[in-house]
Amino acid sequence: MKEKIEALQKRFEAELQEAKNSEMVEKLRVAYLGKKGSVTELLKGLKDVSAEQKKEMGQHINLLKKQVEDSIAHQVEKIKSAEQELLIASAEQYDVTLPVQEAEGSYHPITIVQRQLEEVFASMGFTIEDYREIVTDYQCFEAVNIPKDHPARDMQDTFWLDNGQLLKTHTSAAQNAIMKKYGAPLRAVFPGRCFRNEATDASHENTFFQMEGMMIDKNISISNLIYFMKTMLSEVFEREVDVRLRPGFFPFVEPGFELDISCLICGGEGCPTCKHSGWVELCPCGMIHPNVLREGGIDPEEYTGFAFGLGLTRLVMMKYGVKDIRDLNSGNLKALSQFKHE
Ligand code: FA5
Repeated sequence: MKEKIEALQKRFEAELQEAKNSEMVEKLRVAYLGKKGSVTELLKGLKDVSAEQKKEMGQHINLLKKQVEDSIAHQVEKIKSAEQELLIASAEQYDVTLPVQEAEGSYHPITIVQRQLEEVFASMGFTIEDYREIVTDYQCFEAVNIPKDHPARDMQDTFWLDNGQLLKTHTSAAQNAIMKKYGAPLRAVFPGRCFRNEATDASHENTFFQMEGMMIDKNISISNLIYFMKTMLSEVFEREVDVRLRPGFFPFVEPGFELDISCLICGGEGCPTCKHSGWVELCPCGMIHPNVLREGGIDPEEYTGFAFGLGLTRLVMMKYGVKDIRDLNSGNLKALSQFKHE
């Protein structure tokens, strides 16, 4: 049996040299390690070997199996990086030093409204922050008072990555980092793309934009929150819009509110966009929970603050009368190019 093992090893090494692409390596893997593969057959054959020889032969075969597995994994990596290099080498080359040509087209409506909001908030002393899209469990949940196994996690169907990180489900994931960066007092807005494993409909997308805002100082109260929300909406819509504030639960604010806007698609009559309620959930908000301030290194005995999580994509729908949220991610240039920067 020992000779058989050695012969198989030699044959494998020779065949591995010939396996120059991913399909050939996969065939080789199946031929040696698959259910009816040569190494598997050897292992099955152990039952016919004498009791004295069984242990030694078993060790030899397992060693061979490990070598075959490692060599195949190595070869797969080698082929992958060679394929990538080929792809890069064959990619179109751009001369980045060429002068800029007059661009055709227009900004995406979300970009237009985001910039408009940034201007409004900057004029009120807010800094504009950027934040990453892949975040840790701590940033997205724990730092904003949603511990592991807390039922509030179920409110946001999350895309988890294999490494335990996740695609940001809300812009609140940046709150902790921004508090740690600036301390108190602070005024900041941070727009960003969010991701949730949603069953999509006219007002729900799996990829959408929010704009978070925080204001922390001594003696900040709900009146400040309402003032900033009203100013923001009147600047964006340039007209009176009906809003309603109702209690809402979010673990990172206390008290918490839902700020809804009367649906501008149907004038409040009810339509698929507002799920026939006449109202669209636009901007949940509230007074920042003491635990969240503390976790961000800010003393809740000394400072208070408000936070809001504006549904930027929904705001764009309301502003421009877009009935179905999916149109905004469609990449349909005919639809999107109607929006011009005012
Ligand atoms: C949150 O995401 C909270 N982080 C907001 C917040 C921040 C509350 C700070 C208090 C203080 P919510 O899951 O409700 O809350 O989402 C906020 C807004 O984002 C919604 O009102 C809605 O306008 C928008 N939104 C949420 N999910 C989607 C979706 N799937 N598609 C489009 N817009 C969405």
